[in-house]
Formats: sequence, structure tokens, C-alpha cells
Amino acid sequence: MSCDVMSDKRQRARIQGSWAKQLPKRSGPTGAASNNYQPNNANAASGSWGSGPQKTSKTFEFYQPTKPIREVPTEKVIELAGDYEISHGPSGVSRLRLLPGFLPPEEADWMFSKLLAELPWSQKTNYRQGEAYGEPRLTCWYGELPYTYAHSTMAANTQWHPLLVTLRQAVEQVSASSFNSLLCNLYRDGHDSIGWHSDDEASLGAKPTIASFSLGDTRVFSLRKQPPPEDNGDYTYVERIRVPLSHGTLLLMEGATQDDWQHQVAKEYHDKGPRINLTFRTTFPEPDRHRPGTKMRFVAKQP
Ligand SMILES: O=C(O)CCC(=O)C(=O)O
Repeated sequence: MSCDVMSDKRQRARIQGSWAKQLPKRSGPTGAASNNYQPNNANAASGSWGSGPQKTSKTFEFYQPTKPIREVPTEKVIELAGDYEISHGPSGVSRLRLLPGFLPPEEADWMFSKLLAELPWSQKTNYRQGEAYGEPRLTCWYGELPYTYAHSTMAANTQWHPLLVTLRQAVEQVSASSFNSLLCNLYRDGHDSIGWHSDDEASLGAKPTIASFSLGDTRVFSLRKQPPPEDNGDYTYVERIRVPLSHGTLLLMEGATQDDWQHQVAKEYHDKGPRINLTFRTTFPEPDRHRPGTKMRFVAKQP
């Protein structure tokens, strides 16, 4: 995929200036002191105020910046069905697969109202730097094991709702993966959200495939690439992608996506109705978490 760029307002000025020290007075061929200022080097254009008998003690020097100007990549949009290799490093290939209309609208309508009414939704209490806060959405967790993120653990619902069993089979078939766990999210309106994070808990194993199915109002699923180490956590210049997830859409995240990218669903302050998002995952019991290739990261999810 090519990468368009736009001018970065934060870029360094193309012409920079600084006050320079007065040059030492040169002796002319006759040995007399000269009032003419000389450029410091051949590439620099110098200006000075005052001439002839008026003396100034400083010059203003203009020079080209030596650092290359960095551009902020234009955010890409993915909205058509297809497979997208969104990056090829540093941890390998990151892939998205988008399937709008995975479930036809009438079935999606019916499933939405059943799940809204019948799943055991509740608000999770998370912790950031020891401070408790209510996650701004409702959730419930299905699987064989509890699930921990943002320093708080969700108990597992081991009896899957029959609709979720049917849906899981359909998702497994199309993704050629198997899933033993499901995080259900209910965004009650546009004020509900989830902040930047990766699904990289040790319990999910290395390079997890995550299948994310959406019902209800369309919300923007955003991704941003992890910055290179030399940027020290500065996301200013990273690649960004937005994927509007509409009623009945399935999105697969595969390969290195959880290593090399973060994702979020930001708040949207104009009229937004409720939305349900179901993310199918595979979780591993404790001993398997230490198998070769599994990255042990204990970075808290952001709210
Ligand atoms: O709601 C979504 O589309 C994404 C949910 C998500 O990223 C998560 O729960 O980890």
C-alpha cells in the first residue's frame, strides 16, 4: 500500500535564522579595519542592518535546516470488502480482512435486539495508576477462563448464549480459525468508547487472530502503527487507518496486527445509537502462556 503525505504544520520552518556574533574585524590590504560583514560560509545568505558609517554589532543569518522535514501520513480509510496487508514489520505481516454484510440486515436486526436484551451486560471497573474508573461501555465475557485487562478481571460465562454459538461457528468457518472466548461490548451511544490499546495480553498467545463482529450503529474503528523505538512513544508521525464498522460487518485482525498496531473506538459526539461488538478470541490457560513465541507483556490497556 502506498502512503500519501500531507504537509505537517508542525514541520520545522524551511528557513531558520539566528543572531550571530559579530565577525572579527578584518584588516584590509592596507591594514585598515573594514566595516564590511562577510558570510560565514558559501551556502549562507547573510543580511545586516546599517551600512556605511552606521555600525551594528549583530547579523541575522539564514540557513537551511539540516534535519529532513518529516511529514504526517494521511489517514487511510478501509471500507470495501477485502484482505489488506497493512504493514510488513517490524514483527511480521499485519493483516486486516473486512467483510461488510457478513450477516444480512434483517438477521442482523433480529440478532441485535436479542443480544441487547439477553446478554448479562455490566460495567467493568478498571484501574489506571491505582485509580478506579468505570469503563465507558458495558461488557460481558464468555469462555473457559476469566479474562484480565486494565488491572481488572472478568468472570467467565461458561454457558454460551445459543445465538453466540451459532455465530461463532459461522465466524470460524469464514476465518478458518477456532475461538474459545468472546468479549462482548455494548456502546450505549456515542459517548461510550474504548481507548488506544492492543489485544496483546499474554493469555491470547503470540500473533492472535481476533474476529470482530459489529451490530447496530456504525462506529469508526481506528488503528495507529506503533512508533519506532527512536520516537520514544511519540505517535505524531505514525500511519493511521480508519475502518467504519457497520451493522453486520466482520473484521479479522491477523498476523502481527496486535504487535505492531494499536486500535480504538473513539467517542463520537453527534447522534449515535447503540452498537454491539463481539470480539472472538482464543485464550490459553496459564502453562501454555509460557510456550515459545509467546510474548509476555504486562502493559495495562488504556481506557
Ligand atoms: O468495539 C470495537 O470495535 C473494538 C473493541 C476492542 O477493541 C476491544 O474490546 O478490545
